[in-house]
Amino acid sequence: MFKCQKHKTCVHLGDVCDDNRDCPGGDDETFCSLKNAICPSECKCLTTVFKCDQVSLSHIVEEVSYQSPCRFIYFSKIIKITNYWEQFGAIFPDTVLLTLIESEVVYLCQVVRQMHHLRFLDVTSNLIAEVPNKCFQMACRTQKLHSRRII
Ligand SMILES: [Ca+2]
Repeated sequence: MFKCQKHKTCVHLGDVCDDNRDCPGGDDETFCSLKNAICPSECKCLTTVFKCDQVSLSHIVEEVSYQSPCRFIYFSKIIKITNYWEQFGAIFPDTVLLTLIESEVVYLCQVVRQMHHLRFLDVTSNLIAEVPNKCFQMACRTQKLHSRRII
């Protein structure tokens, strides 16, 4: 949850930087337009929340280029995944929540193995054909997995 400033209210992390003022003071949208070294221009970042929609993974990886402190990642419709997929896990090693929907993910494990703190994973509508047994060995805290439409 994201704690709103000045008010004893919290909003869901998915409501941070979604262009709607959910906090009474609207502070869940306050810093979203700030550009900094770890936030690619087409994405929105606030503290440890990282949101990208319809961006190529090559662009994200090249712009971030080093370990990010982001823990809550909301990605959708990410393209050009193949050549940058393994680097994705290395750049976001502290990920607790990963939403990666309607993208072109084929091999889930390459990334999950590098996210030892992962607790929530949503990979709905990707191209994942199978999830090997040892996939979550290192991400053993994972409690929720959404993966509708696994082929
Ligand atoms: Ca909002």
